[in-house]
Amino acid sequence: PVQIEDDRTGLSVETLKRAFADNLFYIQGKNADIATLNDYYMALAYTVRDRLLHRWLGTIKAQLKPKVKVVYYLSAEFLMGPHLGNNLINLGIYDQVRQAIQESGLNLDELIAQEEEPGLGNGGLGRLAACYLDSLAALEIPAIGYGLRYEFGIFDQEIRDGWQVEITDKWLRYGNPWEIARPEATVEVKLGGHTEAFVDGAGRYRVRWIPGRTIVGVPYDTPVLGFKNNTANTLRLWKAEAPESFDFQAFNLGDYYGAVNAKMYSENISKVLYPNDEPMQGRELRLEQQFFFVSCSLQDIIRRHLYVGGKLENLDKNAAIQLNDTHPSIGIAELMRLLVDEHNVDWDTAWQITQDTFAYTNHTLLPEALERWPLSLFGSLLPRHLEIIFEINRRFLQEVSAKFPGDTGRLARLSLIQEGPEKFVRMAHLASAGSHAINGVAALHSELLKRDVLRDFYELSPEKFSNKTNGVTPRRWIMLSNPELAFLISESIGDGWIKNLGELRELERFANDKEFQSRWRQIKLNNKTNLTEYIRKRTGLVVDPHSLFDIQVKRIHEYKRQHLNVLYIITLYNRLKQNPELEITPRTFIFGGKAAPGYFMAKLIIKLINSVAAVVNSDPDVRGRLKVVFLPDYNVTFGQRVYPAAELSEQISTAGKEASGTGNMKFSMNGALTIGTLDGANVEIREEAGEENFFLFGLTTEEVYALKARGYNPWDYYNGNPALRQVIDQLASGVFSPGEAHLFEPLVDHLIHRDEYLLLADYQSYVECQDRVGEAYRDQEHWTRMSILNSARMGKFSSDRAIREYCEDIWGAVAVDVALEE
Ligand code: 26W
Repeated sequence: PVQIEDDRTGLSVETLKRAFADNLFYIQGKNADIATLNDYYMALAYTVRDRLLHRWLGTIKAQLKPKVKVVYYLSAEFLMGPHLGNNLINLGIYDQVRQAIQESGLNLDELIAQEEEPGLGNGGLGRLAACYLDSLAALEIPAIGYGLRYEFGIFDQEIRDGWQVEITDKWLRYGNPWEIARPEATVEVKLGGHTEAFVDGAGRYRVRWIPGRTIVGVPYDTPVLGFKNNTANTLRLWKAEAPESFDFQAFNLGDYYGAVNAKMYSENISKVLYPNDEPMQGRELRLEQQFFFVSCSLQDIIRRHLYVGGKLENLDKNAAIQLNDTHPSIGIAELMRLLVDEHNVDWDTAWQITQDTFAYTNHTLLPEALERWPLSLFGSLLPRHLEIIFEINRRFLQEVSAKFPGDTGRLARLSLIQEGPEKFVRMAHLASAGSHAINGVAALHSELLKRDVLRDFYELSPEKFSNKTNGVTPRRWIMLSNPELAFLISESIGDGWIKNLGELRELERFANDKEFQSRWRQIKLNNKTNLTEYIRKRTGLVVDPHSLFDIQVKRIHEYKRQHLNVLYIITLYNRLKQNPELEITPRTFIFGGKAAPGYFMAKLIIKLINSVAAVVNSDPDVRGRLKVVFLPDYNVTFGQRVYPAAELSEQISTAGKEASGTGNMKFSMNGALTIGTLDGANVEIREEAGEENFFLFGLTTEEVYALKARGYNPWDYYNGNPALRQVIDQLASGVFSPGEAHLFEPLVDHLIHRDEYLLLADYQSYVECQDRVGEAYRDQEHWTRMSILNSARMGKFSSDRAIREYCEDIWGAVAVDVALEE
């Protein structure tokens, strides 16, 4: 019997083919004669989008109800990665679509590869936000992600002459089929100007803000699908535009160019993502970005709350607002302003609502990364918010005084304002005072927060603090990126692991199974071969897929110690040069990562990796045993290729510096073993995997503190270790920078004179550990067993587990059933 399906919703291969051709013709305006690969990608993207709209509208309807509690995840970054493949998986239509595309004479992988990823984040924090949105939808929790629709995301990285070159990321160039603009939901945001006091009709003292300018925020919505359920949550990103009133005519009669200028000036706010994480810079535009998206989002949240008939006093019953680090923490003051100034709520009630609604996640211990804004800058951009912060602070310090009478040191330490010749607003203090919950992102990190960075806040309100160890989504990071492994796992233990990653434990019983081991190894080899091909295409380098793939991919930072990895590479190289017959486990060292454009040392580390690679890769003496690759433009798309191909995961930060890490989890799930320090989530990865399946080295956090307190002198290590000294001397004398002997001097100087991140102190321990890795790899059966056990024990690191904890302990949010919209 012939079954007729709707072209917009039907899932049979025939219907999918017809819909695909239809979209190519009517949306892209092309036929097969002239269509480009991108046209085909777009046609497929629209075909998929059509099929998710019932869920999306159904979700909006189910969630916009009086008794529903919604999680609002405020984040300056969402590093979503490409949507197409992920949406196919979540819709459960991967196989049908693959066939339909094949029968259309095309290849699905090529179309998927055509998508330019939305790189609206720097690294860990932005990618975490994306994994959390995925899990919220998978768990059917009502949620909206709020952020900025940067016109230019994280820069594309090119390597020229070994140096990083930044290229503008024009990700919207060919259009974005996944977003829908909602201009009808535009909101206004005020900036600058001054405040005025007045007495209102009821005789109450009030303040009004007379802004210097206004900007409008236009929301662009992207659906975020749950895994094989009816939930499609929303990622709402704000684009800055000029308000109508700034336009020509009455307002600017005769000043056409002035008006256009004002328009361009307004649109600047959502123009570009700031590419530096960690060292905080007090740039006005950055504060404007933060306030802009936060104000838009809070107005949107209040509008939604009032729309369903909610009372403002009950905002916390319907809304849980999570601050992804301090970047959106101006929201504390903005919600106070909206409630007190615009909605006429009294201060005490407003403060109670604010505290009950907000929660704050800290993502870094590095003191230089903590956000603080000069009072002068802050006051000129947000005069009313500065007054509000002073008032919050006055009352807050009163409470502190009551609890710790006479403790003036404590008052100064806790104050939201840092005193001194230049005064600052401390955003972590604002976030902590204005939230009911504060969390770190791994067990160790949360402990260190309580002990150091937020110690006084902990002593004041210990009940606010908890740990929420990070997690990553197994949909993108196993199913989508490693389909062969996903297939093997499902074949062996069923497919329950996709929603309940703890079930991976059932793989333990296959750890000794020869047949299973050999399939496990074969899949790894296939993934390595794929990566080998990619490396050849991108860099021209030929690497051996049978060598040990030793990989470090992450932002380039001194604390992450990519250069410690390089010190070992040079050590190996020296051994091979001294003893050409030496048998070592052949290794391919692969690096990837971007450096902040203004971070000189990080850029020099990239140059170092490429310089060492140039020497090592062209030396016939080490051929077949040692290769070094720097793969340019590390991003989510590339991550999906790299994690499945890795055998050794480098997680070698100085203990106490990496808040959690999430790449460490992605590697581990995909069968890589970890060489790492006791830092961030490595501690918990090792706990889960078993110490016998983890290559541990280096000083502990306590030992790092103690050594620094004693007075650390890197010279002693340099002098006491001939192999290390040789490596350092080679770097200093230009062995790896022919013709530019002084190139690496800044690096070497820093290492021998200061070595803030203790590379020299950890060098010997790292070398010995790496040598053990090389030895262990020779016993492939044992290695495979470790690899299987390791993956089997990574269930804890699903973002589903993390989101469940947030829901239960912090948000009080529960699943809501969604019916498909007709
Ligand atoms: C103000 C400049 C700035 C910008 C971004 C400072 C700090 C950041 C982020 C907090 C940096 C970041 O991405 N941190 C990482 O967050 C991950 C998710 O929790 C953790 O896994 C990483 O350890 C942490 O470095």
